[in-house]
Amino acid sequence: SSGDSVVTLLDYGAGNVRSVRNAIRRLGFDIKDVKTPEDILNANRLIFPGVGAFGSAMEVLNKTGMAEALRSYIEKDRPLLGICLGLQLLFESSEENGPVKGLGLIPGTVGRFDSSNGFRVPHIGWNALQITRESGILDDIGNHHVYFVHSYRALPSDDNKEWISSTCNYGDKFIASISRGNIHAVQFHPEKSGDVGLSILKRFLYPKSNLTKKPDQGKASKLAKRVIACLDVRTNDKGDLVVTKGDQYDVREHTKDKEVRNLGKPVDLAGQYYIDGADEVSFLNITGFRNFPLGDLPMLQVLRYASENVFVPLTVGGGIRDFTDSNGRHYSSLEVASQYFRSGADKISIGSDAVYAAEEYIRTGVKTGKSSLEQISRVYGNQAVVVSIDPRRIYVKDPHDVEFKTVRVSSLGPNGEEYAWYQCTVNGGREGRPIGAYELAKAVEELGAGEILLNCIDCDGQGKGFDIDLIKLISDAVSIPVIASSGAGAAEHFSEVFAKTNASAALAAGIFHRKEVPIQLVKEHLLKEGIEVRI
Ligand code: 1PR
Repeated sequence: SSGDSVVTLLDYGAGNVRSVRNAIRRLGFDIKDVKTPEDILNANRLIFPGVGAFGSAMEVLNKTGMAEALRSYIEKDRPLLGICLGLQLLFESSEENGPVKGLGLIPGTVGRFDSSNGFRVPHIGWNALQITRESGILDDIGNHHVYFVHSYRALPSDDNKEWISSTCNYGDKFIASISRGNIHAVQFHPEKSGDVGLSILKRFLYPKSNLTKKPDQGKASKLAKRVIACLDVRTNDKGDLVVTKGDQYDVREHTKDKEVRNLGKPVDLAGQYYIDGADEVSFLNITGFRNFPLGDLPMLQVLRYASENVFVPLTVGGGIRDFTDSNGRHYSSLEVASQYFRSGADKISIGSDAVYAAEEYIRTGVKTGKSSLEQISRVYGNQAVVVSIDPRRIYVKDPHDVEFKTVRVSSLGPNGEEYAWYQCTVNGGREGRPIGAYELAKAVEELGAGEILLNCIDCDGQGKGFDIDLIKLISDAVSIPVIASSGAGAAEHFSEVFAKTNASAALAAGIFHRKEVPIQLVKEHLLKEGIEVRI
């Protein structure tokens, strides 16, 4: 019957579940949205992707009568798949803005990861599972990592052990999935876990195809280092949206016409990098500082199309700030970010506006809560907010010459200088600001950034390797993940940055666009060097 190909989706409107929808459709199912508690009770299969904060989710579920319906659906052992917060809500309570009471079906309290033992919080990235019990849905996991992004987790105990089907290690050993009868929930994101994630969803959607295959315990053992493909996007002089790539941020050809370099179409390239094994794809709308993104609909369109085919996390940056258009209509940065999220972004990345926010915070010592960074992080969680830093190296003879944190450089400056500081810039590197990358990184961490994308103008497009001095400085200064960027020219540059710094991920653009070094080769090289990656 037609009911067999319909899945009911509980989306209470707190965030982006577009990728869950795309994944369900990709697997051949239609979606029926829950509008009333009865829709839950009548579902054949229910997917419950929790988004937002625990407290506000419970408030909505209680107020609408959905909480009651969910409890009774679960007590009847009807097929359920909870995702992320959709797992946490099944527990008794959470410490997130709390304690707050949950649905109370599984014994235990959801608490925050402890970052004091050197583990960066949020837990972002591809991690391995320890399968503790057969669940059906995880049978294809084998050697693979799955994608997590969260700051809170539930811990195994004697009281909840009969629910647990896998755990994951990240400082603590926490619950990665639960299964009992037809009730399943996963802390990770199957819709963002590439092919292996799609196969988990498929096993939930087509339980009859569970030709029981014993889940083999894989070699994957911990959080993998990520390899990210980055697409700098802008309109060229003909008005087409193209992927471009600069040398030290200059994206124009060195010809008479000085055209914007065109390396391909954004949606096509993103789809290709997904197939090639990129762990994440980032889009940077590099003229967003001057062209307002909500006026720049093609970028939203790019995200919509890309998210139909790319089942790993997507980040988008460029132009996230308050804006008043020529008709006097005011747009808040939060509206811009919301549009990006709704169009398929998992994370947004803020450049220039984060520099201004950090400068003000350092000057006044006051968190106003009004900056784009603070507002977006409060509404969508800090795991959804990346700050992109565009620093330029400034050599100095003596560290006392500047008020900013300096490093002792590994190769001397043009006049024999032994030190350098890294000056932050805005507007695509066009304007230097009176703040260093170190000071900025620490300030934005306090203001709510969940991750740092660390570029370097000097190294961009040069293919001579990442700026190890800079990346070491920043990745040791903060406890959020740092993405190393700018300068990759060979697979060896990736192993170097992971061996010498505490970067969590490395990003490249030019070598992937020009097909000089395939992503798969980078991964194989890292594996050979003993660095854990997702294969
Ligand atoms: O300031 O919030 O509107 O954000 C603008 C965003 O656009 C920032 O994230 C900024 O880094 C980016 N951006 C602005 N201008 C440029 C430019 O190139 N002219 N691109 C630009 C940044 C750096 C990386 C690049 C790496 C790796 N490009 O994105 O991909 O350097 O390149 P490589 O592997 O080829 O060396 P806002």
